[in-house]
Parts: sequence; structure tokens; C-alpha cells
Amino acid sequence: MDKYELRIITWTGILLVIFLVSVLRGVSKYATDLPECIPYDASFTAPRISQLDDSTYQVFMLAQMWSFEPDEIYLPVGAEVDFYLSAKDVVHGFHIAGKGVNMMAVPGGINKTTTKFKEPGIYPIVCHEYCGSGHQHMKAEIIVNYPKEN
Ligand SMILES: [Cu+2]
Repeated sequence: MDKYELRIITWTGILLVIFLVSVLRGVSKYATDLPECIPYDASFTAPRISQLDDSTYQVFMLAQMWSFEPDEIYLPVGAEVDFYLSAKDVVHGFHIAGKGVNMMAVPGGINKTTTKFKEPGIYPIVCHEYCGSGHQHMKAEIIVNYPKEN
């Protein structure tokens, strides 16, 4: 084997290990599962928040031009949340700042991830996929341990 081939294979292996360690570190640091696609069910596209017990929630999030529903989510510290994400019209992005959650909202598809909110704060949700002229207005918030305003 040529010595340059050996160097390239060695560096490729090192980069692959660094990549895998980075992914696993991110998953553990943000307490976030890797996203998964689940079979389509129309009931998942009705926006709502369900509380399963004291600390477990399900959020059924619908992205559409140019908003997320629900657009405000109030949670207690320590809440573990399953996010089910779909889109009504075109492909949108779904990024929760500070949580490492990054998914696509696809019409006719359901993407799911689970994350835990260990720290109080306001976690903005933004669309990171250009979806039309009002794209920059696509925002929502997760408010952890703050009372809901009337
Ligand atoms: Cu967008």
C-alpha cells in the first residue's frame, strides 16, 4: 500500500471517530434524542400540548406559512418533552436554540424527537429552512418555569 493511501485512510478513520464522539457528546449534553420519522397519522397534525404526568409532555407542533402552532409552550423545569412535528404546506425547519434540536417539518410526514429541559429559561424556536417571503417571522418560544401571562 502506498504511504499516501495509508495516511489518507488513517486520517479518515480519525475524523470518523471524532465525528461519532461529537454526535454522542451532543446527544448526552443536550439530553436530546436523535430525530426519527414515524408513520404518518393525521391526528399528529392537530397542534396541542398533552401532559402525560408531572414531568412528561407531548407537543404536537404544526409548521405553516409563517408560524408554528402552538407558538408558546410553558413547561416546568425538568420537563421531558416528545415533539411531534409536521407541516401544513411546504417544508419548514425546526430549531430549538440551546437544545441541539434540529428537525425538518415535512408535509405528509411526522418527525419526532425527545428532549429534557433541565434549566429554566426561554428557548426560542426558529425556522431554519427558507419557506417563503414571511420566513423570518416563523418563531415560537418554550418558556421553562415561568408563569403564563394572561
Ligand atoms: Cu421558514
